Amino acid sequence: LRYLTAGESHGIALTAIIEGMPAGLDLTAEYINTQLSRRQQGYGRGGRMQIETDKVELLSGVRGGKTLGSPISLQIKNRDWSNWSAIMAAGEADLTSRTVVVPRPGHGDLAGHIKYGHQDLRNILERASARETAARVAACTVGRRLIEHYGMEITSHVIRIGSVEAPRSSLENIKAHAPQSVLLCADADAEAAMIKEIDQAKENGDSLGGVFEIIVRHVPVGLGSHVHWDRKLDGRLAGALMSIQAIKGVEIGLGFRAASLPGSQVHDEIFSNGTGFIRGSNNAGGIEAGITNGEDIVIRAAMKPIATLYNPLRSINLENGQEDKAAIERSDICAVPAAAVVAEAVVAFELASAFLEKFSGDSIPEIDKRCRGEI
Ligand code: EPS
Repeated sequence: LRYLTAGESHGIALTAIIEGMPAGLDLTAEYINTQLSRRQQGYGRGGRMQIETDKVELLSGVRGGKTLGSPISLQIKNRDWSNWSAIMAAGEADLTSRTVVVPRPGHGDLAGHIKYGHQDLRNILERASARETAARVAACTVGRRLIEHYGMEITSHVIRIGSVEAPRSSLENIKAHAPQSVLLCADADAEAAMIKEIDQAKENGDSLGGVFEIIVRHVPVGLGSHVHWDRKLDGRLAGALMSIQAIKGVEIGLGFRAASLPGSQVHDEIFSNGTGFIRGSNNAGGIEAGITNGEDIVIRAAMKPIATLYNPLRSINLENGQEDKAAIERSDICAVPAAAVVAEAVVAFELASAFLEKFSGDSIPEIDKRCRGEI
């Protein structure tokens, strides 16, 4: 199972192609649109989200609400294109308006300039932009459909924005409260403090990052493998999460805290309940040796503050080599809840991929039989 996305932030559309989905899976544009809409939410978002109402068009691979087994292609039109068509045209284009020549520290601007030789940094930022995550959510939600079909359930919540940390919470509480929160945070007091901090950052022309957590329930035992580095599920999930714009850290289960505790306080003891094994704790976050062990998968990711600052940092103007203030592109103050939705999607896609490796088949009925042990 694999996917590619294409599209510039202010281009005509974002597109994606997904290869390897079995035939016979129920899939509708509405199902994908629900996730696209969740990605657009969050307190602290910028003006772009007021322009867009992201909707997917399924261009191939789905007929009558079911996948065909052929490549699934899809697109999301950029409504903002109407404001950018002259500048972003594939043919004759206005290449002198809206140029960007002072790289923003933390964005891809300078590294992209050096690597690709573009003098107008727009040629880098258009693709580096987190706008791409709309296509990623659409593509990966196809994988989510598969894992949900096989009973897995994926949830996320925000546990930190800037200096504000939410208290630990049960999954029941997270499921009951996080979806209603503008910051995807299960704790109302923490949410209020986070909103205050975002307001303060906005006033200061600053930006904020944070931490979110993904929890996957009802995961079958045996996804991933210990036998090769690139089959270890924890490595694959971490790679998928680190590939999301602005993600700088990933931890599974106890994560970094495990490094400071003795083994007796880290490893999850094994008990028998008569019919199978149960664990006394889930510090491993559901994965041991790169293999799912049947416990909930628990992963956290850290997002750095967005690189565009309305009160910009110092940089160098590429046109004259002089010190200058970094460019200001319209941006978000904080997009941690949106990143959590993107993260749910990419985690779901990796799980779908690992699921199909274990219970392979060309169609859902064939995979169903394999899951029941009939073939
Ligand atoms: C985003 C779209 C972008 C940004 C943001 C996320 O649109 P625009 O550049 O037109 O405002 O708002 O991307 C970034 C913060 C970034 O640094 O790239 C989106 O669709 O999520």
